[in-house]
Amino acid sequence: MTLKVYGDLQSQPVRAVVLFCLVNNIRHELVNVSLIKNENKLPGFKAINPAAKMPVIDDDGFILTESLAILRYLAASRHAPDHWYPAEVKSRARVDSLLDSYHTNIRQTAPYIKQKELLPCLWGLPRGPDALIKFHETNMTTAMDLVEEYYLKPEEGPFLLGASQPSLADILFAFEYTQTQFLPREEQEKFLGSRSKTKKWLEVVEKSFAPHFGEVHKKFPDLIKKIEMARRDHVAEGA
Ligand SMILES: N[C@@H](CCC(=O)N[C@@H](CS)C(=O)NCC(=O)O)C(=O)O
Repeated sequence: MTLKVYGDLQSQPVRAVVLFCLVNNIRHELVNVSLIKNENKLPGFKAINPAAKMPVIDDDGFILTESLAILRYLAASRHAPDHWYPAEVKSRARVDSLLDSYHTNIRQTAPYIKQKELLPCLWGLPRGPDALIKFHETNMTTAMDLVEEYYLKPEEGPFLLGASQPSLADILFAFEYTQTQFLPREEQEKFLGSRSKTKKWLEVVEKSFAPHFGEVHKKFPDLIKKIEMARRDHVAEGA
């Protein structure tokens, strides 16, 4: 049976799982579960993940939740090339160290973008309170500084931790950065303009995974247009 991936390409970890399948020629079917329509909260989806979070996979009846577990499982079960999740103990531990930090580190950039842009401009919900947005902005800055200053070592190699080829962490981390496209241009520049190693790494990641990188971001142009229109309307209303 074809592997089923349940989720919405608007979600960073869903994009990571789908990209991994595309790049590694893993036959799969994306079963769309709309985030904006709250389809993840419906009983059908909660039957496969009571936590109502995506992605979820169904591999011939084997249901698995949590993006990191899914990626590790796919890398092992599909015998993906070693660089994704190296067998050598210390190399694997280094990748694990990045993966384990994902949720408390770079994934913490998501709430800033969600509270400030996605809620009011895409979901039609109130913008988060200023103090909360400020708190998330600090977390986002700290996480991005860590990547720029410690995780990227271009003198050793173009991928995270100076690797010559990408690991699972490169996909997961990079897709948190692509969310910055939902911010106003000047803010995108603020977060990425001064982080030259990060900018270069993102270019390498995008090029390495072409054309699949574009494919998993195919919803972006429409979403960005919607957000920009809503932003203009909010400014006009406030004027
Ligand atoms: N720890 C989970 C987190 C997944 C997650 O946060 N997914 C978001 C989309 S990016 C989601 O399903 N949100 C739905 C909700 O919170 O209602 C993983 O890594 O798979």
